[in-house]
Amino acid sequence: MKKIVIIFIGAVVFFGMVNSASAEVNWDPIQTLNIPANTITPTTSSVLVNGAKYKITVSGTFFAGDNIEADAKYSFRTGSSSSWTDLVSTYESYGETLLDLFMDSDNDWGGYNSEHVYSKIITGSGNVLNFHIYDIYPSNNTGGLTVQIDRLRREATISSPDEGEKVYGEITFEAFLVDDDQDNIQWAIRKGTCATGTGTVFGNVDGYSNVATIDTSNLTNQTFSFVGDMSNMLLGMYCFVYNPVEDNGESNIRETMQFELVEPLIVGPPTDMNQCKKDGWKTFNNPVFKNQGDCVSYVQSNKKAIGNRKDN
Ligand SMILES: [Ca+2]
Ligand SMILES: [Ca+2]
Ligand SMILES: [Ca+2]
Ligand SMILES: [Ca+2]
Repeated sequence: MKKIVIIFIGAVVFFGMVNSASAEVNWDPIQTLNIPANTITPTTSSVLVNGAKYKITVSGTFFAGDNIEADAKYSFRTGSSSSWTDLVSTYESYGETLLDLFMDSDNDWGGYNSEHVYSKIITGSGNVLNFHIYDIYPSNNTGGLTVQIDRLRREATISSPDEGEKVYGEITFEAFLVDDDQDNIQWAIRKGTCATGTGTVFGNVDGYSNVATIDTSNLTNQTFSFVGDMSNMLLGMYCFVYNPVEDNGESNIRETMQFELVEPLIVGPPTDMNQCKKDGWKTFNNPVFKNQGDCVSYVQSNKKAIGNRKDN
């Protein structure tokens, strides 16, 4: 019984790890720009790829003259301000855009952040971005803001089975793709190799047309799941190949995971009624029980049978 409980806890911990891995999104730094405050002439970024996801992060503060310190959207004027505000203190009539950082025509950086860091996620349109700090009188300004441009990293991960995992019976294959659009997935389970075009037992290539469950509703967590019954297949090493098809300009992703098909572990039969209790009946596969009572009566009738045996 103790052994069974330990295995169960281990499975729960592992499940939690898989969940957190699938939610992870990484970003690749593309460019850092310094936007000077003493001019409204725009600072131009490099071209953003059409359809790609970018994270724009702006940080820092600058000085705008007349005892005013400002970040991307909020300002504080020493002598008249009691807190950082969207309107500039004593310059309210110029509106909320005064001293704002503009990214093209966009100056929405959300609510005030005391660290003066603001970020937003945008989709590239094949054009540059133009940044400027708007002021009616920029020439007495000092300093500037820093704009960091990061691009979503396209990544794929196989989450099940694990590397070298020993499996039998119905096997669940799971993987996920982080991307900014939907890509077709080529996949295969192959006997003895991860190489292309040979040994395939399941998949949607090499003449196979098994249907996996693919959910692309969250582009940064596009999930793949396929359950394959390998009960009657040759034992040994297999490879799960998960191969999202690349769009123009994307670098190749092809994930592989080797696992081992083994004889099923035989658990049972129970020899004592206590082994059926506290969900113990669920752990047997030789034979399989419907419920605790089923398990108990199996033990009882088995004991009776042994008792009646003449050679006993
Ligand atoms: Ca100024
Ligand atoms: Ca403002
Ligand atoms: Ca893509
Ligand atoms: Ca690929």
